[in-house]
Order: sequence, then C-alpha cells, then structure tokens
Amino acid sequence: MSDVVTYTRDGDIAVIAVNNPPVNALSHAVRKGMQDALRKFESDPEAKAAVIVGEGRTFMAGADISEFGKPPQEPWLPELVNEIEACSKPVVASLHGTPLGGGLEVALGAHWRVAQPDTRVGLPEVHLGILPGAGGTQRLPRVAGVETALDMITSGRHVPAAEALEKGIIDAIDDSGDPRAAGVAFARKLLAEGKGVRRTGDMTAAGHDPALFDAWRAEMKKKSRGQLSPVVCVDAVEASNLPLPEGLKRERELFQKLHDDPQRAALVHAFFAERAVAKVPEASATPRKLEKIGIIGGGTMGAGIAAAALQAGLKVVMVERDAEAAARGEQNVRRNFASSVKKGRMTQEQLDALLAANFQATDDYGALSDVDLVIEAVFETMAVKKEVFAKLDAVVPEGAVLASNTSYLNIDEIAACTRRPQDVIGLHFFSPAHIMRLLEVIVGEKSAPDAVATGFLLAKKMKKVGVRCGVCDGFIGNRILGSYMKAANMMVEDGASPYVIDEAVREFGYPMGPFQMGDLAGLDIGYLSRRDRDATRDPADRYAAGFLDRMYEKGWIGQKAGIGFYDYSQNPRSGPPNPGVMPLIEEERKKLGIAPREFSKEEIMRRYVAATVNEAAKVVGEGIALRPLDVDMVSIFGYGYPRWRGGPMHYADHVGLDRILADIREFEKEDPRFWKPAPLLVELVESGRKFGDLNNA
Ligand code: T1G
Ligand code: NAD
Repeated sequence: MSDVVTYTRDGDIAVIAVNNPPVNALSHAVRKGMQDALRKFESDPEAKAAVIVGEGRTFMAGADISEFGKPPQEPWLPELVNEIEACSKPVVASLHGTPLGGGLEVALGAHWRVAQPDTRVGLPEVHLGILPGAGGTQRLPRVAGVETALDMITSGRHVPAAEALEKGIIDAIDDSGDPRAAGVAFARKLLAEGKGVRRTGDMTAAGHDPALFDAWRAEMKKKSRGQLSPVVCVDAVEASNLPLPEGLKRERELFQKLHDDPQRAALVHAFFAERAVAKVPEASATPRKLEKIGIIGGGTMGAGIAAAALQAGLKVVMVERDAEAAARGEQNVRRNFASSVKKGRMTQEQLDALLAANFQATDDYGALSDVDLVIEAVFETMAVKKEVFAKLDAVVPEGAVLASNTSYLNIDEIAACTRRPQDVIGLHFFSPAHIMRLLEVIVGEKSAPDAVATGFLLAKKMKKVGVRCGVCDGFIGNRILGSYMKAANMMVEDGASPYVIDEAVREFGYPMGPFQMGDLAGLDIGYLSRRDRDATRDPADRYAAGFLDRMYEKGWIGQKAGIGFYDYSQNPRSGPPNPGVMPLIEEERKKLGIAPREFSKEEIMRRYVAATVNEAAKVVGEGIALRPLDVDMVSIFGYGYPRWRGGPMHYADHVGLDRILADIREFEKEDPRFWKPAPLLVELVESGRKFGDLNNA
C-alpha cells in the first residue's frame, strides 16, 4: 500500500484511510493508493463492506490543485470514482471537515455517506474556473435533484451536514467525533439490514426542465461578468438526464474546455495567492495579545471597523470627540448590522446583547487603558492624526499596538510623534469596512515584527485578506488607483467620453467604471486631496483634473449629492448620465486648447492596463509590495479587479510584458513624465522574465 493510503480491516469491514496533510488533497499518490486499496477490498474475501475515511482534520478536500496544468497521471479521478461505484460490495464514505470538489465526488461514487455534525460539503470548482470533473455534475443531481445541484455547483458554497442530510446528499449524521468508527458502525448496520451496493449512477436526476436551465444560464451570464465557469456548469448539469456514461463524457468535454482556458490558470493563481499573502517576513514573530481594541472616530470607517471587530468576537471601545459624536458613532455601528438583522442572520435582541457585552462608545480617552490594539480613523489631516497619536501615547498600555487607518498619510511621520514608534503600524481598511475583505497592513520603518504580526492576526480574526505594504503615498492600492485614474482623466481631456470609459472597464470585468466609482466614493474626497497637494505638485506634471474641479464647484460630487457623472435623482445608487457633464468637459478642452479625438474601447483598456501595470511594477520594484501576487490580491479584494483575470500582474504576464511595455513606450511619446516605464518592467522584458517569476522569491 502507499504511505498516504492504508488498507486495514476491522473484522469484516475494510477501512481505506487517506492521510495526505494538510487537507488530504487527491494527489496522484492518493489516487494510486486508493485504487490499490479498492482492488484489494474487491479481492478480500473477509471484507464484506468498505469504509473510505480521511485522517486528520478533513475528508479529502478535492483534487490536488497544485497538479493543475501538469500532465495528468493515471489513475484519473473520474475513473477512480467510477471504480468505487462499480464495487460489488457496499462502500461507505465517512465524512468530516470539508469534503469538497473531488472529495465529495469520491463520496458520491461511494454507495452510502455518513457525516460528523460539523461537516461542510461542496463542489467549489467554479471558483477555480473549472467544474466538478469527476462525476459531480452527474451524480449530485441524482441524489439531491437538479435545482440543488445547480445551486451548489454554480455557487460553490459549503453546505452544512444538516442541510446535506435534508437534501439527500448524505444518509446519516453521526456525532461520535470519530469518523473511522462512525463508518465501520454504519457499514455494520447496513450488512445487518441486508443492504448492499446502491449506485448513484443508477438513480434518476429529478427536476429536469429545459426552461430551468435557460433561466439559470441567463442568470449566471448576468452575474458572472465574463467568468465562464458558472455558465458552463449549468450546461454540465443539464446533461444529467442522459445515461451516466454519456453524461460523464459530456462533463469531461466541458471540464477540458474550462481547464484549457486562461481563466483557470488565473483563478488557481488567485487561490494560492490568497494564501501566500500571509507568508510575510514577520509571520514568524508571535503576535501580541488581541482581545480588546480601541477605535478612534466613529464615522464611516470607525463604525465599519467596529462592526468587523465585533463580528470577529473582539471587545471594542470607540472614542469620539464628544458625547454627541460618540452616540452618533454607536448609531453608525448599529446601522452596519441592520442588514444582518433584516436578513435574519441575527435578531435585534442578539445585536443588543452583543453591543451591551462587547461595545462601549465614549469621549473619554481614559477608557483605552486596557486595550491590546487601537485603530485611529479620524479626519485625514496630519495635524489631527498627530494630536490623536500623542494622546494615545499617553493613555494606551505599554505593549499595545497603535495603528492608523489613514488612506495616504506617512505612517513614519505619525509614529514619530509617539515614544513608541516600534508599536505603530498602519491598518488600511476599505469602505464599507465590515464587508470589504482587503486590509493593507502598513509596516513603518520602526514597526516591530510582533506588532506587524498582530496586524495580520487581526486580519485573520476578521476573515480579511491582510496584505503587507511598505510606506509610500497611497500604499499599494490607492497609489495604483491614482495612476489608472489619471490615465482615465487624461483620456477624457483628450476626447474620450467618461461613459465609454466606464463601459469599457465594466466589459473588462470590473463591477463599475472609474467615474461610477468616483461618484460612489464622493468626488469631494479627490478634490480635497488635490488641494492638499497644490503646494507640492510639480508644475511640469500634467494636471488632467480641471473638469473634476469644475464638477466639484457645481456640487456634482456623486451619490452623496444625488448628482455627479450620473444623475441619482430617481435611484440613489444608479442613474443616467448627467447631461451637464459632456458640455462641461468640452468647455474645459476648449480652455486647454485640446482638439478632442476618438478613443476605441480597445485603446481605452490598453491605456488603463498600461497605467495600472506600470505603477504596480514601481510598487513592487521599490519593495512597497513584497511580490506581484500581493498587488493582485489588493486589486481583487479592494478595487473590484475581476478575479477570473488573476489580478493586474498575472494578467500582464498573460498579455505579455513586452506588449505592455511597447504600449507604454508609445504613450511615453505624448507624456514622458507620466508614462516613464518602470525599471522593473524594463528589466523583466529585457531578461525575458515574468512577474510570476518573482512570486516565489
Ligand atoms: N489542493 C492542493 N492544496 C490545497 C488544496 C487542494 N485542493 N486545498 C488546500 N490546499 C492547501 C492550501 O494551499 C494551504 O497550503 C493548505 O492546504 C491549507 O489550506 C475533479 C478538479 C479545504 C476549506 O477547491 O477551500 O476537486 O498555504 O489555508 O482555511 O472535480 O483550503 O499552507 O501551503 O485554505 O482551513 C476542489 C480548496 C479542487 C477546495 C481549508 N477543492 N481548498 O481551508 O486552510 S478541484 C477545493 C479550500 C477538484 C475535481 C476538481 C480550503 C479548505 P499552505 P487553507 P483552511
Ligand atoms: P468620517 O469623517 O466619516 O469620520 C471621522 C470621525 O472622526 C468623525 O466622526 C469625527 O468626529 C471623528 N474625529 C475627528 N477628530 C477626532 C478626535 N480628535 N478624536 C476622536 N474622534 C475624532 O471619515 P472616514 O471616512 O471614516 O475616514 C476616517 C479615516 O479613514 C481617514 O483617515 C480616511 O482617509 C480613512 N479612510 C477612509 C475611507 C473611506 O472610504 N471613507 C477608506 C479608507 C480609509
């Protein structure tokens, strides 16, 4: 037998145990070991039934994703699952942890399934740009019906054991806490009841209706904004009314089509990158205690951060300027929980109890005397930040971590106004902070490794994706945003319509275009930050924001004013173009003496991508971001970058760095200052390397 699969017998029950930490991925060695064990079971006269079980924290959590793109090795998973199903003696899958993807497909190939109460089953392949390729699209509809299969396979959601039992995916729940014993007991009970094999393939998938599939396909097309797998998953489930062998053949064709599409590589890159971002130099440091946090400021961000902290089980003390503002801060926190109460995820009583037990709003900085970490989220001016940090330095316990949620300001300058710069970091959340998953962890010159590690611990507790950033203006995300926004503004001045730019960017896969996003965040924020920089802006740099200043002066600042680039008078969240914008832009062009020209959507995206990648290459080249994958995660989790493109750096590798550099060199002729190629990009092109080569550095 192999070292990852064992075959033992408990009386007349064979036990096939998989032990391939950390998640029993169905690697080649596991598949081979299982096939050998199955064949031993079939030929073992003493064994009347078999149990398949996973050792450690979970049943098999799927195929080994790290094998994707490599030459497939026999036995293939679909064949192994067919072999399990074809066994002449009953096979029980005993589930615990997260039987996902190929793991659940193995279980669906087995004749019976028993699970521990906290088991969560699912077919999340859609998130990897593929579909369940070992029979899941054919066997799940047979045990649970077409509608459930469509829901689970297109959403990839993890289904708790109780619901799986109700839906017929599993046959029983065992709360012994011992999957091996549970499987053996269940198999014994089967034999005692004279029950034998029960092949899923022989069952019929209930609920087939062509109209249902058309409706799901249309819905997936709308929701997936260009991602292929959700739509193709529907096509695969539709084949489950065919005899199993034909359905499996159809599934294989569709699987291969998705497997060979660049979206698969992009989504697999995103899967591993999402886990790699936590691998930072400070990860070996022991985080400090983290049970109670302070939040300074109860506005948009302070209240969002407080809600995220409370959801993560932390105690929160919010400090505002005065009692009235503190009360307003509490109301803002309550508002952030409103949709959870409305959707029944929690009751009003539970919310009241949570706030009573774990939340305090005050204007007394003294209330921070026992916090482990404090996050400042007050007005974005250096003077106010310094005043607050000086106060914190006086009241917060020694050893606590002091963090700022500043969007742009210099963390080292803020730290310098305390006696403990080693305890100061930046924690840059994204609005709404209780929903957005990105958290930029800013490491100052003097930040201690365990202070940084505490920032990452907070990210983990809040189920956020923490990304390490060095100190620079705008850190990773806002700095790169500044570059592609400037490219968009320059195109508007030169003749492009902001509405066509928004359309092109949406068609690329973003949820919204740059001018829609400006309206959402508020054009006043950009205006105030430009005024902040008037004194330091180099007059040689193109300004390209005159039309935005004119809009600000007219009060067209976006959703919060009901009018911006779009008119929100009918709907606070979306509306038709504001008819006053184009005449205003044409007026600005005249003033600047610019003869407008045509921009195709193709050119718009070449410039948008080039500006993004060029600035991102500077951010990586300067060490602000540790690796290109960190930029990809910031863009995906904080700026709506389409995950199925893998992030701007992965996408740049896909397009070809030489092509992007060629574009930049072409644009450089118009503006050698803005379009100066990033040294790292030039170096990679000259050495024939890719951003991806730097991800394992
Ligand atoms: N293959 C390879 N490595 C995997 C893996 C997998 N399937 N799942 C996890 N890992 C690694 C992961 O990279 C990390 O490594 C470590 O395990 C712990 O993971 C034919 C083809 C199971 C819910 O999509 O959703 O089957 O960073 O940090 O938060 O239809 O991992 O420590 O070096 O995420 O406790 C379908 C993917 C595959 C499940 C555990 N299966 N995994 O979460 O730990 S496609 C999936 C997860 C398929 C068939 C097709 C989660 C988890 P490292 P972790 P976690
Ligand atoms: P906001 O105006 O909504 O809230 C700021 C709050 O700070 C106000 O309630 C104010 O009363 C309080 N405050 C001001 N001075 C104080 C003091 N000395 N002591 C205690 N409280 C004080 O602003 P916001 O949008 O929540 O932004 C806060 C910070 O977060 C800024 O640095 C901003 O750049 C940053 N940020 C904002 C966003 C966003 O999208 N709004 C995103 C990321 C980061």
